[in-house]
Amino acid sequence: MRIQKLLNKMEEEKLDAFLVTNMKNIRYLSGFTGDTGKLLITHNHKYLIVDGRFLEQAAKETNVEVIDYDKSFSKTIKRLCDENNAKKCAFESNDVTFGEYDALKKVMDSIELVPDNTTIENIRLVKDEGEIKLIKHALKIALETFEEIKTKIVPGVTEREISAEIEYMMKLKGAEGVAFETIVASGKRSSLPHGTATDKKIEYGDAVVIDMGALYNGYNSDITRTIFVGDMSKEQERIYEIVEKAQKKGIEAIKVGEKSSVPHNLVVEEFAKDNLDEYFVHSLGHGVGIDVHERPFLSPRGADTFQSGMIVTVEPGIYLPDKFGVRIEDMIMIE
Ligand SMILES: [Mn+2]
Repeated sequence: MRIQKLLNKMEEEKLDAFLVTNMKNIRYLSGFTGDTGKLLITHNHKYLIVDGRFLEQAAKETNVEVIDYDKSFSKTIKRLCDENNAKKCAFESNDVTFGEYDALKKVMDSIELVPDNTTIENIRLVKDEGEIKLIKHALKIALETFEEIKTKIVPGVTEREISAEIEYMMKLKGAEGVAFETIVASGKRSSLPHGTATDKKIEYGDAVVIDMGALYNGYNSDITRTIFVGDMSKEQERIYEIVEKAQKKGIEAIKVGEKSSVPHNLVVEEFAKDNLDEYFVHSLGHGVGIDVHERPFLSPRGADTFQSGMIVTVEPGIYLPDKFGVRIEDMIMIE
């Protein structure tokens, strides 16, 4: 099904072959979970080229023809292209090192190599039912973990202890790992949008920004909560309410057919009303799936159009240097 979508695009683009080297794209298209391999798609064959360590695993996990790399990926790719009379082959230039490209170019003498970093990514934009299920489960793990950890955020506990507990709890709940290094930023450190946990102790009056996500069967979740230890100051309360309101505006602006830059720009306008727009220093959100950060990007440069089946984050934040920061992030499915 996913490979069929790629084949349709290859037909349109007059491509004879597509060499997939990004391991996440290989997993997405073939189901192979190993860490080394190349997927070569032609109009009549689908090959997964692997070395001896992965021959058995590849055969078990995929429905494609498993090929031994025969001591050289590039020579094997060339041989298979020739067997399929492929003259024009797409490759993922963002994923290939200069050295790998050089080796490939040397053997692919008569074959045209076309850089392509959008075709598979375009297919990945809209999640299918199976993916939605996995992402929802990854989100459930993160949400449940937050509910448990929030009771443990008390004066005297360090940021690192909180992040360690979060990661342990997520694994106990079935996560294969974290989606990204857990952010626990407290007190003045909460104005650092990506303040990963340190040995700083939580103090009374601190704002604590927790940005966390679980990795579950290859799919990610990503949420942020800001909590306050003890009573909130007037300023903390005011900033929190402004961020919360901005998030609501941003979510409302997400509609099928709308450009992915629109919600970000609206949120900036919203913050500008309180002269706070200069303290919103990142983009409003991003797609989430096999990658924690993927298209569509909810940023001024976001050029995608929202479609049903996309899953994105909405995460406005205000960061007041040397004071505190607030971010609230939720995941939204577009229907
Ligand atoms: Mn995020």
